Amino acid sequence: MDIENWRHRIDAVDLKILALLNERARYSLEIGKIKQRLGLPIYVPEREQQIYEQVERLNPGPLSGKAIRRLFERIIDESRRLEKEMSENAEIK
Ligand code: PRE
Repeated sequence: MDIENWRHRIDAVDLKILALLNERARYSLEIGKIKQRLGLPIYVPEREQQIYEQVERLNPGPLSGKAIRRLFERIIDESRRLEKEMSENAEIK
């Protein structure tokens, strides 16, 4: 296959990643709503640790465990940011 073919494949994968990232974010928002109702903190380090351990353990490569962890740290960082934004907006209303 030439570069263009591989790029088409990457584009297709990017669309799937995009959908999955937003699906994950929606679930995180649902958790955020429940936490808000119950007065629970947004940041739960033990849960995040559990996620990092699981994705590193199940990672088939070629990305290294450290690379996977960095990616998930970014994803979860944005997830927390979203939950925080939602709770701040809800406070105004
Ligand atoms: C999530 C986000 C923030 C928490 O620190 C832990 C995990 C995540 O994105 O996975 C979701 C969430 O709010 C939660 O599981 O409590």
